[in-house]
Amino acid sequence: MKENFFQKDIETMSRKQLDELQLERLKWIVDYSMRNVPFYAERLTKAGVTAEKIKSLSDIQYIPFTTKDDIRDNYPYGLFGAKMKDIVRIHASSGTTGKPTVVGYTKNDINNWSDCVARLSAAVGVTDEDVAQISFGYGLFTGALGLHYGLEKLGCAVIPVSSGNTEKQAMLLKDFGTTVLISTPSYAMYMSEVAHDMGITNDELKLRIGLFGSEGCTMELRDKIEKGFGLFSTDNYGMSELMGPGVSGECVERNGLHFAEDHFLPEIINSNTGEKLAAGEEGELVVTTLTKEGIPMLRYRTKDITKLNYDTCKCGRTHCRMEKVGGRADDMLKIRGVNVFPSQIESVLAQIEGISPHYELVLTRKNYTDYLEVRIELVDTNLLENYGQLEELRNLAVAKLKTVLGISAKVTLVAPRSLKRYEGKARRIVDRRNEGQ
Ligand code: DLL
Repeated sequence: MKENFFQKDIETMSRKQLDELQLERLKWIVDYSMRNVPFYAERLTKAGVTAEKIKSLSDIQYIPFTTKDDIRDNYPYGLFGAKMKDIVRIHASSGTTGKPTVVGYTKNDINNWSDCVARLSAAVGVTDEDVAQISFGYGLFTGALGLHYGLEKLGCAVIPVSSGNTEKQAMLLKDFGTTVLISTPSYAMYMSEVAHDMGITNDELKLRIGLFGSEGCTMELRDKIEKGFGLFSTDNYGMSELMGPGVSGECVERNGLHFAEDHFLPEIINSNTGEKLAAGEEGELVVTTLTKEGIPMLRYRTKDITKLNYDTCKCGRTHCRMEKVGGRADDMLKIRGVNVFPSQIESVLAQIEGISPHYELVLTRKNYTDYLEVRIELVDTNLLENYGQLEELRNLAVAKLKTVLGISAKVTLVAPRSLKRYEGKARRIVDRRNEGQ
């Protein structure tokens, strides 16, 4: 059997070697960020941190946190550490307002990114003999191109089909002899149903591995997909601010996602107090990029809730494992693979005349696809009798939401004062996605 490693020497380094490497790189990134990003120079100087003062990994606690708002406030390129001449790629993901969070990559970053993705792919047994169908959306989203470069580096034949057009996806799975499917778990589930509806049987498919990520997946859904397609799948995690996919991924043991610890230094904190928690304790994941030049991230608050396990895994990898993401410390929703913040919706609605600030977001799931309905209260009851004007207003809201969120939402206009009012924190999200599936 072929060994499931892409960079075995790195993936199986002793803890001591890893700690030394991380310390050396932590000093480097602090120095690099200070020299190249005025935002960090100011923050670090204020906090009294310099690379020379970092003597051990625990000194990371003196570095201030970085947040999504910091990236947004420096939109679009303010946190870039490299000059545009050295940036070779730009990606973006949705932020908390209309403006996206923009990230840049140098050639070295793309190279490291591809290594990280190649590692998690090799860890589940993907080899250069495989045919990999990438069903993530190509574009500003990091998912498709991130997996694409990593799988190419591994030597796979990559099919860049992108997302959507599910019947065609199913046809290609069969006709092109796809062996590895790359998508969100929910899209994989939907694709398997469509394929079977088209009369395609698993015997006609060569699928053997699923690399799923970008959203959470319950064990039940994973079982269903695996049975539906007759494959073995792993979960991989990442985010555009840190790089994209490749930050961590499961091996065949599926007992936690191995962090690429030579490129990322993870910590867990108490989300409310910012206090650092011990290994094994659950809290918010905070990550420092150790090698990234395009946009270095010092103690980035991911808002994802998880815990870390430093025991060596049965697979031989020494890099720590994070538990599957258990939730969010903020109100971000992942809808059809896209990050959506209720505050984005709120700011869109605030710009439309005739609409009150009261709204409700209803999330449902049909055919393993997420649907968002935005229920909005009208200001004026008379409008309910004017069909033309009502439609105009509805279409305007639909178009504005599509522009800002990047996904389509159904808009329902409801009578003034008909939505529930709250005395405390408003509960505007009704998530019915896990009911009845
Ligand atoms: O979703 C990067 C990615 C693409 C990862 C493809 C894996 C595969 P963003 O669009 O910036 O990046 O969204 C990042 O998605 O903070 C998590 O909340 C969530 N997320 C990503 N992967 C997982 C996962 C990509 N495996 C945000 N399980 C993160 C649960 C995930 N949540």
